Amino acid sequence: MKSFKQELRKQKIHLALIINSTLQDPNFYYLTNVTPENAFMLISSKFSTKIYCSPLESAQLKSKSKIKAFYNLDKKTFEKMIALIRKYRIKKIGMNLSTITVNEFNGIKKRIQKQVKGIKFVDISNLLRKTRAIKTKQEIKLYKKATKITEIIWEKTLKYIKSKRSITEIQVKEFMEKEMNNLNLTSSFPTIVASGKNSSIPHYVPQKKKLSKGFCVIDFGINYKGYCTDITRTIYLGKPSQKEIDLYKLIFDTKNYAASLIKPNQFSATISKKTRKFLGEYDKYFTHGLGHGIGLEIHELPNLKVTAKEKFQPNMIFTIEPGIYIKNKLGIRLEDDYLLTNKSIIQLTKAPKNLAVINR
Ligand SMILES: [Mn+2]
Repeated sequence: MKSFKQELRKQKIHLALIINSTLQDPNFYYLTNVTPENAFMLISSKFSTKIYCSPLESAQLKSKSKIKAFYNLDKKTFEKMIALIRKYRIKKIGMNLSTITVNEFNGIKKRIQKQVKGIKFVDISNLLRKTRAIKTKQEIKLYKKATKITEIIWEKTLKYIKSKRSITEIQVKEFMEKEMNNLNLTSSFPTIVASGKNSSIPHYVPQKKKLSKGFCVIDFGINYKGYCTDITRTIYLGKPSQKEIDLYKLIFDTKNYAASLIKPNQFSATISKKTRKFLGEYDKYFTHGLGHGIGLEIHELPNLKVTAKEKFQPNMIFTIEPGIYIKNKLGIRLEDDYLLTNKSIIQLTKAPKNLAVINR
C-alpha cells in the first residue's frame, strides 16, 4: 500500500478506484488481504483508504484486513464518492483497466464525469503490476515456504510414478491435486503431464492415456495463501539414449546459465538473447519465453523474453524455464523459481541435475 501510494503521488493520480465486480482484481487482495466479492475501494494520499462492500461480508473481512474503514455498498455510495472527489479536489482517477469490463468502466466514467466536470481517468494496470513485481519481506518469506511445499509434492509424485507399473497422465495429475488438497491447497494452474511424443506440446492437456516411454514433462504449481508457484520437471520412462541424456543436460545447463547472468539493473531482454545463443542450434526448438514473474497471478512482471522492456530489480521473484520441443518426438523443460536480492540470485526450487529415469 505504501509503495503503491508513492507511485500514485509521483504520477499525480489523486485517487485510485479498485473494483471487485464481474471480474476480480488481485490487487484488491494485495492491498487489503481480503477479497470481497462485490466491492470497491478508494485509495488516495489525501485521505485514509475506504472499502465499500456488502454488510453481509464486511464484519468477517474487517477482522482480517489492515484496512478498518468498511462502509456499506448501497445506493448512497456513489453520492458519497462524488462528495469526496469534490472535497479533496480530485482531478485524476486511476483505475485498473485489466480487471474491469468495458461496460463497467464506461458506466462509472460517464456517471462521474457528469457530476464533476473535467475529471480525467487513467489506466493504472501497469503501475500496479510494477508495484507487485517487487516483493515485500512478508511475501518473500511466504514464497520460501510455498516453494518448499511444491518440491515436497514433486518428490511424492515421483515416488508415486515409480511405484506404479502402468499409469495414465490423468492419474498423475489427479494424484498431485489430491496431495495439494490434503494440505488444503489448490493448483495455481491446470497441471500438465505430457508423456512420450506429447511432451513436445508445451501446454499439453493430460489425457486418459498410459504414460508412454520417453520423456515426460510435468509442469505444475500450488496456490499458497494466494501466491502461485510454478515448476517443471522432466523425467524419462524406459532407457534414454546418450543423446537424450545430453539434451536434458543442455536444458539444465541453460537454466543455470540464464540464472548466472541475472543481476539487478540487467535488462531482461539481454538475458533472454544471451540464453538463446547458449542453446545454439537448439534455439529454434525453444518456442516460448524464458520465464515470468510469479505472485498473486501465475504470470506477472518481470517478463523474461527477448521483447521485454523491463530491468531486473532486487526482490523480484520469477521462473526460469528453458525447454526444447521437437515435434512428434520429444520435449524437455525445466523450470525453477528464483528470488533476486540486491546481492545475488537465490534458487528457491532445484531441478535435479541428473535425468530421473524410471525403468519400464
Ligand atoms: Mn511457468
